[in-house]
Amino acid sequence: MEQMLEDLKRIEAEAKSRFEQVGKQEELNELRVKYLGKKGELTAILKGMGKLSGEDRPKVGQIANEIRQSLEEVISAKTKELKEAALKRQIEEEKIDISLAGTKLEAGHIHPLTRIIDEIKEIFLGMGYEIGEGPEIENDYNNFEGLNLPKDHPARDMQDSFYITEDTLLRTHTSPMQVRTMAAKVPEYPVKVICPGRVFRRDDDATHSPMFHQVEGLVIDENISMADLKGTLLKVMKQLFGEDREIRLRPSYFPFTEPSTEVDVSCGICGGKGCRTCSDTGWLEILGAGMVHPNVLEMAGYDSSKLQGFAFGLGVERIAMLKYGIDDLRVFYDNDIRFLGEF
Ligand code: FA5
Repeated sequence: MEQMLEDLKRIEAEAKSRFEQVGKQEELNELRVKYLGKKGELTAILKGMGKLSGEDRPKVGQIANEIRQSLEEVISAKTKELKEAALKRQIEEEKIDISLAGTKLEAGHIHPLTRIIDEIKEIFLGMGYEIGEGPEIENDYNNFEGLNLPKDHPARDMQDSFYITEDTLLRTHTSPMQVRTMAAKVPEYPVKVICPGRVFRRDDDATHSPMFHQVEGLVIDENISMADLKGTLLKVMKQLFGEDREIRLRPSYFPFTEPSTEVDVSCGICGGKGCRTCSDTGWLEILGAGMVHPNVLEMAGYDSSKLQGFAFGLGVERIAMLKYGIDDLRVFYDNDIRFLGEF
């Protein structure tokens, strides 16, 4: 028995000192198995207890249990210590140096054309207009026939189109929104709406793009005259380009308006005196407009003897070109960051 107690004390002392020196949790686990595991040294000694007398056995058993318990306590204290050290190390390693320069994220901004459309919307909202939207793929009726342009009408040639089927095409202007708006509202009035959107034509040069933007305007009410049209457009142009601007109405032709007019705005570069930008005229063409043709009102179901209307179609790219002094509209679609960054 003496020998056994001595062995136990020796194992206890050795195990404790090794447990305490350990630096990693895995090593501690291995040592635990070595001393306290099923095939461990403490267990090996206890297996020899059979040889002891009945009197000695419980004493040795009790001492062995105390040793096991005290070693377990050392292990759990050490485990706690290792965990804390590991956490401290991790915190040290993951520390962020907030004084370091970061990677700069370039914020984008709104495209100049979208900005013009937003400005136009704001101006008309301020005058009590609603804003409408419609499909870019249209049927022949909305794009042409409902606008007083029957199938064989020569004015269709002014808007060479992309057809999908014989009856379906990419809309060539936003004017089909007049037909759609009237169909949705009839017989109600007044109607006061603008409809911005993309349109498509077989055009392609410095001032004509195959895809461009228009803003359609439509007003229907009693006692509407050309004076209302002119007053509205003058107010809008002054807000868009500056209070010093004037507008000029020139006679024109659109099958869906009568009378029809082309609207020019005074050149901001020369102040109306004449320069290269305005081809020495002092004026720049900006939109088409007119009084809604009685046929168009009647086709939509409105009584043209009681109601009148005016309509207009602004070219958004044209406005952006004039406002920003750009002579080739293709730059709006090139996605060249050097150009877009200028705005
Ligand atoms: C029309 O599209 C008519 N729907 C406008 C209208 C509406 C008249 C309501 C009367 C009543 P026009 O084809 O002129 O008209 O086009 C209107 C504007 O769109 C032009 O003044 C021009 O600024 C712009 N535009 C026309 N074609 C192109 C193109 N290919 N690229 C860029 N802008 C264009």
